[in-house]
Amino acid sequence: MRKIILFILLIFFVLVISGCSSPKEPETQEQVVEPVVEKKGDEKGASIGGDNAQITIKNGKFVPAEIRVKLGTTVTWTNEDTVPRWPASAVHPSHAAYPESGGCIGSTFDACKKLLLGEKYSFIFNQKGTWEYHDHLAASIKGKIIVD
Ligand SMILES: [Cu+2]
Repeated sequence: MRKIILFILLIFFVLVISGCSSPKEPETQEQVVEPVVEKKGDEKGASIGGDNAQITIKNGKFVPAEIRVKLGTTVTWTNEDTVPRWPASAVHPSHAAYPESGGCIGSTFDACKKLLLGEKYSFIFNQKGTWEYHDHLAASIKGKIIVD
């Protein structure tokens, strides 16, 4: 009788121990999912939503040449031309149309340097309005940012 009780206790402990030491599922790490900002615009100057907008400079043009963005949007220009480009606020050569003083010539909206092939310049638009700009190195190349 005592052996049976010991046997039952032994089985009980074996079950308890095996239950405690059973391999656990590896904890899955929380995945951080970056919010995807959808762009609702196209290259014809339609409204672009979100906090970022991209403009490429290629074949001597700003593409798109005109965009509409929300206040506070960061606009980034990328030079895809082999010649240097220099986005800056109208009006050449004062660059003072954008109403924030500072920068290197007449306003803060100024790359203040030549962008070589592949280089980028970003600017946050914190003023509502229609802001024309140009390539300071070839002032006939123009674009427009409309900030609502
Ligand atoms: Cu200029």
